[in-house]
Amino acid sequence: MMSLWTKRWFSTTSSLTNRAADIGKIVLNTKVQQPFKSDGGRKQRQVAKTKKPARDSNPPAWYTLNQKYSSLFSEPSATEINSVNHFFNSSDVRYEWSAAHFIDVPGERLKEKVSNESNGKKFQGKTYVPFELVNGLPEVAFLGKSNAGKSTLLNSLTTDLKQTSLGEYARASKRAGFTKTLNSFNIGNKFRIVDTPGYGYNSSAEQGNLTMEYVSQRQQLARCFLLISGEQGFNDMDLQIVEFLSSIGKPFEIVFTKMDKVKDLKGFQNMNLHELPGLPGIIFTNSLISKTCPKRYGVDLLRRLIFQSCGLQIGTKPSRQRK
Ligand SMILES: Nc1nc2c(ncn2[C@@H]2O[C@H](COP(=O)(O)OP(=O)(O)O)[C@@H](O)[C@H]2O)c(=O)[nH]1
Ligand SMILES: [Mg+2]
Repeated sequence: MMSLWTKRWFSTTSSLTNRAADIGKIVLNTKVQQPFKSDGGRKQRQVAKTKKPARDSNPPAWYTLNQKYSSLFSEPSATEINSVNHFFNSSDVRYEWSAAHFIDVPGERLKEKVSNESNGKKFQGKTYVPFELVNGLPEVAFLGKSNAGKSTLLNSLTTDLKQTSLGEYARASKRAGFTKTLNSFNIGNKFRIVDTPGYGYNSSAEQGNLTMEYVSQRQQLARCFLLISGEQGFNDMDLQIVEFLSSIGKPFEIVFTKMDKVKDLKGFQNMNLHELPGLPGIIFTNSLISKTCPKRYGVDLLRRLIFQSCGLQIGTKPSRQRK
């Protein structure tokens, strides 16, 4: 059954242009096949059983998908990777705000007030522009279905890759029952990662509206990251988001999460998602480690992409360091 949320996405995107319809076709073609479907899973399970676990130094087979679908990017140099990893490992990560309504997002009420004043506020003979409006940190937003792994990815990004267990920055929001809100985390006082309410199961139209309003109106939102569970693949709701983002011209990336759980890569071999206009990259990652996936892979690529999205130069240091 279609949730209210989905209906809302449908109604919002029903006036899309032909270009967006073509985009839909591209995305639909990429539907990732569910592993273990055709024969009840017996064949694939056997293959998975006999496969040797990847050695620590060897990336798992799925990791090569990052290269395959990142043709528009140059391979990051060791210096870049080290510098960006250092930034994330040493940054203070601070839960900053939650908002159930777009107007409650810091700066938005003020922005509305200022834009409603016909001549702008005069200050000592000069035009006065409030600090918050010109100096908002860049933001990136995580979008995705409930359970896509948004909170876990946020924790993975902000935890040193040498650590085997993740930090729990995003959990603070869960405990406080903030899952219906936008939740913002300040990273080293250089940018913010905004976790959005998941769509699909247990979501509501209200949360959908909140996310859409934030995505389309927030000036400092530098880029959206659409998270898709690699285990589940793309569905119609994800497609609605892709169409929505394309129709408003918002730059976005796709991140396949939980790749450690994917046994059959067939569905990923011939995707044409990277042909979407303005879609620079697809990243494949795992946020949890296991015997077959003893490291977190793709995290450094994603860290660099976030860094670039926020316009931060390689070598930038956090303004607030972790204690
Ligand atoms: N195996 C595996 N599980 C994951 C991964 N990322 C998230 N999960 C699990 O998926 C579930 C949902 O994750 P969560 O981050 O809460 O999803 P959210 O609703 O999008 O914030 C949790 O049980 C996580 O432990 C991953 O990379 N690998
Ligand atoms: Mg979450």
